[in-house]
Amino acid sequence: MAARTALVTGISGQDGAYLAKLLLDKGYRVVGATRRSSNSRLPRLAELGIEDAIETAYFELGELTQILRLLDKVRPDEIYNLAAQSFVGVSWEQPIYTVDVGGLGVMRLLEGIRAHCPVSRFYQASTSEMFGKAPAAPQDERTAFYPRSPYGIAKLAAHWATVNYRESFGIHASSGILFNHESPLRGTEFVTRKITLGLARLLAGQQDAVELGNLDSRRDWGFAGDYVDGMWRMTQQEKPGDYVLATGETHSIREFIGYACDAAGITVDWSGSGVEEMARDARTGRVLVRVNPAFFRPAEVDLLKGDASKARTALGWSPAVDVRALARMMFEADARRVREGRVAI
Ligand code: NAP
Ligand code: F7E
Repeated sequence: MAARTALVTGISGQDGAYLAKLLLDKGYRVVGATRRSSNSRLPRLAELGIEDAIETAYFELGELTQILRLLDKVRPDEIYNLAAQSFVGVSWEQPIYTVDVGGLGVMRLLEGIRAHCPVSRFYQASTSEMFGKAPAAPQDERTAFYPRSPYGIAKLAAHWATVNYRESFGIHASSGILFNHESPLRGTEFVTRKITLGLARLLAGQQDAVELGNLDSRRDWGFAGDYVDGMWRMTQQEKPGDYVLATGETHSIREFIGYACDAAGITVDWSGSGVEEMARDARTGRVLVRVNPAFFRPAEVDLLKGDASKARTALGWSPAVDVRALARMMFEADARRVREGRVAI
């Protein structure tokens, strides 16, 4: 039997790498859709040893004509749309672009599917950021949405487009409402990786204290490798649907710093409050973390904690890595990269 073909957009990102690995291991032909850039390397795929195992195709979510040609040519069995301007902080600086790509871009893709491959199974990378200022915790598939950023607004439009094309045209389109998931391949601007890489560099004498914004917000952090398995399980269901993927635990940024420091063998001593708050190494007194208001956001998502009961029951999905193990995995990978003098991904 011919291998099934999966088209993965956002192949150069964190989830694209882990999902491509999972699909290759399952025997899929993987076509990775990627933007043209001056650097054609895909370092995350290289780190997982799969750079040469996937086919690549140029892809830009803003360009309808390219999407139509690509879908017509590849006719994939499954499409995983992981592409987006995914950094919440930047979405206030690039609100129109973020909504064009992350919201309208999904309409463009769905129109392409409708025209060229209506039997393809479609996965949309939705997000807990759609809950935003949630009225209650934990959040599940029935919780009301209240996005707090242009990024959240874009993703909410894309979520409803996914639901609508499923209901209007019978497309097998699923929306995975994923809570934060991290890994050693996480972008360095996201808070977990900023902490683990910053700590590794600081301990190697390569930088001063890590400067962060709001330490009080709480996130439900899981491991990206666990979450891509949930994406695949959604497309294997007889019927499409919407599913929350989350660990069910919530931790503050301050707590994550503590877990990363545990992994580094450091006991943290907190002092001060507000913008004066800082974390020191209890043994040496060295400042590890300080607050810089430049990293505060115009509106914050204070508390995310997911209830993945539906995914557990219907998909048989559960996360294997908890936040402490995740912080350790990330710190150790960064400490190794720093030791070996490798450029951070
Ligand atoms: P990521 O590392 O930032 O990767 C985003 C990918 O999208 C990159 O491959 C990027 O390509 C591509 N991209 C950006 N703009 C594009 C455009 N205009 N046209 C085509 N491709 C474009 O994000 P991630 O953490 O892997 O997340 C994957 C998806 O899940 C994203 O849609 C994100 O919003 C969503 N999500 C993530 C989380 C999480 O916690 N990680 C949680 C919920 C949902 P370049 O390399 O060229 O920039
Ligand atoms: O921020 C606070 C910040 O940028 C987490 C994306 O994958 O997950 C991610 O979005 C929290 C926020 O992730 C810094 O204010 C404090 O409260 O790591 P983050 P995010 O905004 O939760 C969701 C589910 C997605 O869908 C997104 O694509 O940490 N924070 N100080 C900071 N955040 C950053 N980035 N940098 C700081 O210095």
